[in-house]
Amino acid sequence: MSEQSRISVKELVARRKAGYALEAPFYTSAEIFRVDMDVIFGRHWIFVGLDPDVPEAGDAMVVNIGPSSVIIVRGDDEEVRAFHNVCRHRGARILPEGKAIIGNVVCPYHSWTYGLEGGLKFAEHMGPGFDPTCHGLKPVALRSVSGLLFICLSDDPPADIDEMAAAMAPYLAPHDIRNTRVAFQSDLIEDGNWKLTMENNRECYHCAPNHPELTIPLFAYGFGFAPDALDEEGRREADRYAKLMRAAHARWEAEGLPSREIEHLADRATGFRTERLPIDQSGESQTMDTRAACRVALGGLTDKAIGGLSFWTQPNSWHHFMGDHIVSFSAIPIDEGHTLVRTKWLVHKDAVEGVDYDLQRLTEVWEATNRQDADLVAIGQQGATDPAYEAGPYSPYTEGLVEKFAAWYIDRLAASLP
Ligand code: 3BY
Ligand code: FES
Ligand code: FE
Repeated sequence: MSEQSRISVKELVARRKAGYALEAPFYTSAEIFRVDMDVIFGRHWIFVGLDPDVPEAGDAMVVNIGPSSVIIVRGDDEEVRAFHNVCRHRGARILPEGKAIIGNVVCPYHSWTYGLEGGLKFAEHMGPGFDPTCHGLKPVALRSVSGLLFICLSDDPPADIDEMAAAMAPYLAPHDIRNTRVAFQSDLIEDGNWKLTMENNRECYHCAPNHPELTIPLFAYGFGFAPDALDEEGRREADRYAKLMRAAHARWEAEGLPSREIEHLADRATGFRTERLPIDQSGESQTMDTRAACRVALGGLTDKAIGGLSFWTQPNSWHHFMGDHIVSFSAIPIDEGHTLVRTKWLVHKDAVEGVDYDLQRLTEVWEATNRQDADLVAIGQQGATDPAYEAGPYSPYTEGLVEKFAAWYIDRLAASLP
């Protein structure tokens, strides 16, 4: 047994060194994974999908989070609700993972039948003393943040989602998520702990050497740079970017597109950050030629060159909202060494594939980038499992948001562990 596996989770949390990667057990231990599922994924707001995943009454989507399975369904009253996917008879899992169109929620075991609002409508053989009103599906807290769906498995969800929803509403409104459609979804299983997936997402230090496709639309300086590494030309470029950024923010804000950074990644339970970042060249979209991939603009936007509004949430999502499409990512832990990265590309609901957009052109930058990131997460996990692993320092210039993720995570554990 290694020294570290004898140290308690509480001790590991207490001795975490700020500015450094986490110690190995945070990435490799099955015990810490169970703590993560309980404290982080069991008691915080988890991003699970978007309003257009369930566009019509009767559209359902099942998302599994560790041992929990959740049904997200739109009722006949157009409200989206979430329920535990556990039958109130003998507890069978009712619906399989993925999407379905349903009239009722029917358990395959003994056909107990629930309405889309969760009430038990039908159960045979239960006798005169049985009260169906006490046997509805158990609700799960669900919040739509301008069309982004978050659930919380706890009975006491963090109240500060209200602040995130209020702050994000003017940023997200121009992209009119309700009137978009999921054009494509990819599910990629990364061979790494979910925190390596998130840490990797929170920096672009690795972008230049690893993401040739992404670095076409993305400005390297948008995600931070090391001033001490810049030669004269680099300084000129950084300067040009800073000016361009100021001018772009001023122009977009004048057009009614809030763009300035809001950053609450580490100072609250429902941590988040947003900022609208310029895109290089034509300034339009995260595509190989930086031009819009879809001819139908979102939300009736008339300016095509509005860059990308980035939105990051703790613990498990990141998104880019452009004028022509949206890319939305969630990370769902599978076990201590595996994580599902689910990516959705959304276009205007009236856009027609092959006419208004080409699916290959829409998805190629992030499909390639996701594969590259999966390889990086896998080598991160291999390193964390090696007995020689020692937590190394984050860059103060380009890994500041990785530190905010790690600090948030450690704070949340510290606040919840007895
Ligand atoms: O998508 C993101 O938000 C992060 C930051 C830059 C690269 N990356 C995967
Ligand atoms: Fe669902 Fe029996 S377990 S109907
Ligand atoms: Fe990456």
